[in-house]
Amino acid sequence: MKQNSNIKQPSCIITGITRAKIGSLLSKYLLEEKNYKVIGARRRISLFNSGRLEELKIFNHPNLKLEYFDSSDPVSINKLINQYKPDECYNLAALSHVKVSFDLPIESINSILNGTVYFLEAIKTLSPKTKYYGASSSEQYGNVQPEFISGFHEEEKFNPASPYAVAKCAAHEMVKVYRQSYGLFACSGILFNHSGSLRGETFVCRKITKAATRIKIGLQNKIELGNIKSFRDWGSAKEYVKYMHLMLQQKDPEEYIIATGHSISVEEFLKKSFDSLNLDYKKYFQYNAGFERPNEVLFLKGDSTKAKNHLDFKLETTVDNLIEEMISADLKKAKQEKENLK
Ligand code: G4F
Repeated sequence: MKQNSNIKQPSCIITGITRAKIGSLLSKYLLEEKNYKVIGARRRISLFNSGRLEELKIFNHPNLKLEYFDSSDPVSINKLINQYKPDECYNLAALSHVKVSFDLPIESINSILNGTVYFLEAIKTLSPKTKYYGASSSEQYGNVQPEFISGFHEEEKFNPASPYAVAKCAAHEMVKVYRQSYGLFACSGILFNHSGSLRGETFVCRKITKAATRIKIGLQNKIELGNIKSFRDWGSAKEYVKYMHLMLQQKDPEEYIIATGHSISVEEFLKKSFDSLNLDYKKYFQYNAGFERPNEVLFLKGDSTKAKNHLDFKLETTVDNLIEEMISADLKKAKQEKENLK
């Protein structure tokens, strides 16, 4: 996009830029379509973890600057906010795996709730004009009998069923408290499951598309899963980032649900993925109780009416398109993997 020299280039901090797929996709969108200067905040680990940024061809983008930080380290957060005083801050870094949160409840609180407070405090004291986006989750709604659900909306009561969801609910409320108490432009997007070819391999949808394609070309002979009877509302992460940005361009900060409004079971996702490769999933699926959670959320479906009314929210990608995209990308990777074995 061409830059007009009279207009100040907008800037943002995005945390979780390397580990959260949505962070890398949001960066690409803001860099390439909105001409932002993006400060990508990432946690220091001993392995190279810039794969997603490289796959999206933004790793060397001149307007992308990578910095280290840690959600549990307020000094690193104060430093970032003070140094850049960005127009916007998208705080996406967190322990994001629901099952793992049962094993690491304190890490869940540290990365999700404490990280939120550290950012809000830093913004309040050092850069009060910075607009803050909090990453809320459909997991916050927890368990309600499916027959009662026409789709969760923004005012629905939260009923968290995991340490992850408890921390997300607390962070969600904290964002509201800072908005109401200090007048910050702070709000949260309540995103339902969002996926695509960059999805982490330990989440069920990617685990399925990866296994199906590897089975197809003889690199794997079964897929082990836990509960396949739960339902999720799966949308395309690539499409959702546009609405995360739009939430911060509204006159007033408010919460919005971003979801497709359609929900299918894990089993249906499995069947559709295997069907697309002419495979019968029943021949390859094996139940493994080790992948069950101590407490399961059985049914999630979102109602995005508010986003449709305020953000002109429209989606093009159906779950079938999403599966097609993921299968096609994983098939390419599986073929390459086989080639490398020769
Ligand atoms: O893919 P999942 O691990 O995603 P989950 O728990 O819905 O959470 C994801 O979406 C949330 C948005 O609503 C985010 F907030 C969160 O950070 C994360 O991105 O599991 C989906 C379903 C569950 O019911 C799970 O029990 O799949 C079931 N499942 C069955 N077998 C499995 C497996 N999940 C995983 N990860 N691995 C399995 O082998």
